Amino acid sequence: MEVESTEESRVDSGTASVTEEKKSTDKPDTQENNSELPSTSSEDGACSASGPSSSAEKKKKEPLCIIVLGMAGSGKTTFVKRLDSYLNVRKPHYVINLDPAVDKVPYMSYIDIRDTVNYKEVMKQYGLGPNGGIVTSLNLFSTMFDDVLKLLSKKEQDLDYIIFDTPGQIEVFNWSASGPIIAGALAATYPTVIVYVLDVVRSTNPQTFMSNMLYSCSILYKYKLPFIIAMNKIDIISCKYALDWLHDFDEFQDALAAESNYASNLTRSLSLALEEFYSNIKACGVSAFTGEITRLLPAMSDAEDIDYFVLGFEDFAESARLLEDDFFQREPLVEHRETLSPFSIHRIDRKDTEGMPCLRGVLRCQGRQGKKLGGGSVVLYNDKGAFGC
Ligand SMILES: Nc1nc2c(ncn2[C@@H]2O[C@H](COP(=O)(O)OP(=O)(O)OP(=O)(O)O)[C@@H](O)[C@H]2O)c(=O)[nH]1
Ligand SMILES: [Mg+2]
Repeated sequence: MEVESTEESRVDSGTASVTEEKKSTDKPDTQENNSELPSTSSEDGACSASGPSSSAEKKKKEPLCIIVLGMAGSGKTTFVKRLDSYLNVRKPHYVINLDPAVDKVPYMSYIDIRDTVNYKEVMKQYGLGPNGGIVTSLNLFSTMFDDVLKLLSKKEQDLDYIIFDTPGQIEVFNWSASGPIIAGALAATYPTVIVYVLDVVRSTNPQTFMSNMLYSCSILYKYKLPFIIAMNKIDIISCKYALDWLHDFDEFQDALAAESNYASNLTRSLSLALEEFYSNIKACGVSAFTGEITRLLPAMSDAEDIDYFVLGFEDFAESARLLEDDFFQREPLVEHRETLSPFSIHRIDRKDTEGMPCLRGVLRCQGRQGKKLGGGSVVLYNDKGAFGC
C-alpha cells in the first residue's frame, strides 16, 4: 500500500514530519539515575548494556510497547523516567514522548511529538484553548503515526521495550480519535500493555478512588489490552488501602459507610458494577520517585495460576511482558491482536465529503497478513476547530 509522502502529510502550520532523534534530557537527571546507572546510549539512540545478540535471537525479538496513562499529575512522566533509568544499563529500549505541551522531559526520547507538532501554533491556527490544543496536536500526530511505525520497524529487532509517555489530559487518549489510532496501530504491530498510573495520595477518599477506577475501567474496555494499575507515590502513603478496596468489596463498603449522601450511594452502586472489572486487572504499588515497588498482584480470579513477581522496575517490565502473553492466551480476545490492523494514510484531502474545507486523512487498515480490513478518516476543520474520526 502506498503511503503519502511526508511533505503532503504535513499540515499547513504547526506540524513537521516525524523525526527520529535521541533528544538530550531537558532536565538534569536526579541523583539515583546518574550514580547507579551510567548511560550506555548507542549511536542510534537505543539504550542498551547487553552485548551483541546472535542472529537467531535477534529474529525472535519483538519489543513490548508500554503505554503509560493516568490522571494529570499522577506521576506518568516520573514513572517513565524511572523505568527508563532502570532499563538503561540492562535492556535496549526507546522512550517516546506524546505530550505536546510538556516543557521539559526528564528522559532521553527517541521520538518526541514536540519535534513534529507545534502545540502553540496549533492553538493559534485553530483558535483553541490549551486542552483543545493538546487534543488537536495529538490528533494531528496520529495521522502521521504510520511514519512512527516505520521508524520503529527499522529498530525493532534491537529493542526490548518501547515506552510511551502521554499527556496529563487523559481524555486525549480516552475520548479523542488519536488514542484508539495510536494504541490500535501499536497493538497490531507489537505486543502492547497499558500501565495506568494511579496517585495513591489523592485517592484515599473512596469517591475519588471510584472516579479513578471508572476512568481506568473505560480505558480497559475501550482498548481491550493487557492492563496494569501502578499505584504510585507509595513513598508517601502505603497503597494497602487501595489494594484492599480493589479486592475486598466489604472493605470498600466500610470506607463508604461513614458517608451517606447521594454521591456515596452512587459510588456504592458503582462498586458493585465494577466488581467484574476488578477481577480482570492487575495492580501493584510503586514509587516512581524512590524506585520502590511492590509485588504485581495477579487478579483474584487467576491468583493461583500466574504470579507476576516484581522486584524492581526491570522486573516490572518483564512482568508486563508475561502479562501480555498471558492475556491473549486466556481471554476470548485472542483474535483481537490479529484483527487489529496497522493503518496507513491512503490519501490527504482538503475537503470533507460535503465539500467543506478541512484536512482529511483517509486511512486504510490492513491485517498482519496484508489482508485489507477496512478504513476510515480523520477530519480536522479549520474554521470550527472540530476534529473527529
Ligand atoms: N513523592 C512522590 N512524588 C512523585 C512520585 N511520582 C511523581 N511524583 C511527583 O508528582 C508530580 C507530578 O509528576 P509527573 O511525573 O510530572 O506527573 P504526570 O502524570 O506526568 O503529570 P502530567 O503530565 O502533567 O499529567 C511531580 O512533582 C513529581 O515529582 C512518587 O512516586 N512519589
Ligand atoms: Mg507528564
